[in-house]
This record gives sequence, structure tokens and C-alpha cells, in this order.
Amino acid sequence: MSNWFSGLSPQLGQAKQQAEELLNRTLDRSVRLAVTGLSRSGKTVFISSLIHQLMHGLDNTRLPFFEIVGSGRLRGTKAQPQPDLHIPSFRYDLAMDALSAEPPRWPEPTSGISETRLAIRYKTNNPLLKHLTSTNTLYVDIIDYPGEWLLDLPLLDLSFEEWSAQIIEACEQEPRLHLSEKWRAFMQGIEVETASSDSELREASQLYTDFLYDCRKKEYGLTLLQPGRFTMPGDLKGAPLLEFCPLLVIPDSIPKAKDSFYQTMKRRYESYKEHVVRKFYKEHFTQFDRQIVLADVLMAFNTGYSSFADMRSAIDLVLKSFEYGKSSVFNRLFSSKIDKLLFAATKADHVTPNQLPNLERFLQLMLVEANNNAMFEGVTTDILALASIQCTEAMQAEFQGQSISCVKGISKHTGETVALFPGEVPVEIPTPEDWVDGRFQFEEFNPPALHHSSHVDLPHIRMDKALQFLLGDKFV
Ligand SMILES: Nc1nc2c(ncn2[C@@H]2O[C@H](COP(=O)(O)OP(=O)(O)O)[C@@H](O)[C@H]2O)c(=O)[nH]1
Ligand SMILES: [Mg+2]
Repeated sequence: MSNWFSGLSPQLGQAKQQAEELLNRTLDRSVRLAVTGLSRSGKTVFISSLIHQLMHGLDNTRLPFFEIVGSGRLRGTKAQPQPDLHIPSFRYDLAMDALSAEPPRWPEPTSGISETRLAIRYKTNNPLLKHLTSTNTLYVDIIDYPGEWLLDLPLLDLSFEEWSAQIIEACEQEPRLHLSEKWRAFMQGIEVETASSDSELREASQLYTDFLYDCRKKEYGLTLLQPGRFTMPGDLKGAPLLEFCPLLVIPDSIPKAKDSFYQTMKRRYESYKEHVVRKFYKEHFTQFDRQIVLADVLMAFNTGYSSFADMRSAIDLVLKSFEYGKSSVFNRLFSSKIDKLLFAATKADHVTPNQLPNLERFLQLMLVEANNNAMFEGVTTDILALASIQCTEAMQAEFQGQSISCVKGISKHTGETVALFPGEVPVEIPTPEDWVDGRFQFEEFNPPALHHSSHVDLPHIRMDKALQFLLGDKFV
């Protein structure tokens, strides 16, 4: 059929293309694929790699498990204008500039939502459609948003007083205890019953925000940071909607004065819930068809037990948005269209290949623990250990007369090539004692040099399996 059409005049060719576009739209061949994960979990790199793999899909030998590529049905992928003009664009161009620089760099971090659209043309294998059209197009909208925003879902169910009580309790434990010292000292000097100046309100919220940023520093590695927009503001950076903080002490009798510190903070909290949290779920989250949640499990091991435990609680909260049981917060407030959900442990190139099954088992263990036996009703889920960009090579080395498995790559800290034994991924949830001997040392690496002559060459681990799970069934 395609040969027959290729001999047509440009006008007729165009008419055919228009007819195909109409057909595609009629058949509803578009999918909104959401990518989330806490900060630094690898969202930007994952999306960049995914786009790159698809754009170079025709001569890509690295996607055997992505069926349309493996079976030769892919016809080509193009970037398209995104459908939602009010959402910032995902900057694939900037990511690729960084990755193909000399020496290669990782893309810059981002703090908000972004979107991009791909048009994937492929040969149909549907016996009915084969006669109507030679190639079909699947439009894939990829949406990148911070996992921190999902940490806010429980707020919708919490009063200002309840939320404050939770935060104060968390601040009783180290390292939050000493990190929150400045903010707490300031709050102790405040009369919450009386009216406050703008500068006092601003200072309180600024000190609380500074505290959250300190928690996030590498040496503490805390991830359960509420409200989520305080460290991941997106386009709300500097907006008054983010100028509030919890209370240190809830007074026995609630101050009624409207302009009191108490009532002002409470009002702002409620307004954040309504105009930020609820709005995000209504406008964005409920529109997603497919979702991948990325987690950097290995980095959580590096910092110590408190950071590890914190990440488990954060993942637990993130999952609340995907629990579709009848009694879940989410289900009572919104309805979701997500029918496939993939949990991925990223940066799997930090460990030796024989550890990949352990990494997957470990992620599964974290999810089951967090979730009390999954309540993802009507949603197909899977778990995968992947590396969006493989930065290391596996190799064998001799150590004290024994052969051990190592990974070799360019260390992010020294810029030198290192070969190291990264350690084993535990098959059980570790206890605090497991950190005593510095057992977990998963090194960070720089991206490999991309060879300009063969731009198709972006090594990865299991990106094809991720693509197959997330999109494979859409290519009919
Ligand atoms: N070795 C390795 N490191 C990665 C990979 N993906 C991300 N990283 C590292 O993780 C950092 C954060 O990734 P990024 O995609 O910016 O995270 P985001 O904040 O979730 O968007 C990067 O700067 C890299 O250092 C990967 O596939 N392999
Ligand atoms: Mg990012």
C-alpha cells in the first residue's frame, strides 16, 4: 500500500496524511505517560534517554525487548508541539547538549513540571486496520513532575493543627531535631494569638523552608519534606502561596482574631491545599494514562539508616496517590485513569549485573512493606531495575587471590576512571546495625562519552523493557 501511495502527487500524499491523522485521532491513539520520583531519582535522564532511544529507534540495536523495534515495525519518531501550552517544555535539547559535551555532563536539575510530545509512526499489525492505513501514529505526551508533590496528598485530609502536630513530632528525632533548631527558636518567640507583621510571617516561613533545604543536603539525605512545593516550587518560586509554616505549639484555646499569626498561617495552609495540591491532582494527575515511579534506592543506602528510613516513609506517601482501594484518600477525592504503573530502581549501572535481581527484589520488598500488600486495584504493576544511561562496564578483578565482580566508570567526585567493588544489594530490609561497617558505598559516575560519529549509541540497562511495559500494547 505504501508503494502505491508513494507514487502520488504531493497534494494527494498530503491528503492521505491528513486522512491518516484523522483516523489516528478517531482511534484515540494518544497516551499520557507520567514520569515521577523524588529529586535526583533520575527523571530528566530517564526521559532524555527514552526520547533518544525512540528517535534513533530505526537503527537502534539496543532495544530488543521493545516489540515494535525488535520486530522491525517502527517507522520513525518525531518531536511534536506539545498539546498544553501552559506547561513548560521538557528540554531534551539542553539535556543532550550536556550529555554530548566534552567532557560529558549530566543535565541541570529542575524543580517543576514539564511536558513533551512525541509522534511515533509504526506499521500496524491489526488485521482490520492494515487495509485502511499503512502506518499508524501513536502520540505520546511525556510529563515529568516532582515526586515531592505527591507527598502533599495526605495534607488534603489533615487540618492545620493535625499537620503541625505531625511535623513537630518528626522534629523530635535527629537529624531533624538539630536542623530545625533555628526555626523552632524563632517560633518560640512568637505570640500566635496576636497580629503579626508581614516580615515576621515571611521570616517564619523562610526559616522553615531553609530547614527543609538543609534536610535535603547530601549528608542528611532526607526526602520526606512537606509541603512538597517548598523545595520543589516549580513556577511558584517566591509566590506568597508558599509563605506559611506549621505551628510549634497548638494553643489550648484557638485564637479567633483573623489577623493573628495563628489564623493567618492556617488560612495560607488551607489555600495551599486548595490552590496548589488539589489543583495539581485535578489538572494533571487525573489526566495521566500510564505512570513510572523512579527511585534511587542505592543512594538511600549510602547516607545511613535515618536517610534510608526517611526514604521508605516518603515512598510510602508517594504510593498513597496510586492506592485505588475504596477507602484511600485518593479515591475519595479524585478518580484516576492510570491503568499501568511501573516502579523502577534507577542507576542500576552502579551495581554489578549479578546484583540486578537483588535490586528488583529489594524494591519489591520496600513497596510491599510500605503498602501492606498493594491496593493498586485495576492497575497492572511491575518492577524493574534499570539504568537510563549505562555509565559503567562490568569487569572481573583479582582481589587477594580471588576473582570478584567490579564496575568500572568515571567517578563523579574525582573525574578519574575507577574500578570498584560496589557491594551487594541486601535481600532484606536492613536494620540500623547494618550501617556500622560502611557496608554500602555506591559510587556516583559521570556519563560516558557519546561518540559523535554514532549518535545512536546511548548505552542503557533495560530501557527497552520499560518501554515495552509502558507503551508496548498501544502499538496495534
Ligand atoms: N550512573 C547513572 N547515574 C544516573 C543515571 N540517571 C541519573 N543519574 C544520576 O542522577 C542524577 C540526577 O538525575 P536527574 O535525571 O537530573 O534526576 P531528577 O531530579 O529526578 O530529574 C544525575 O545528575 C546523575 O548523576 C543513570 O542511568 N546512571
Ligand atoms: Mg529533573
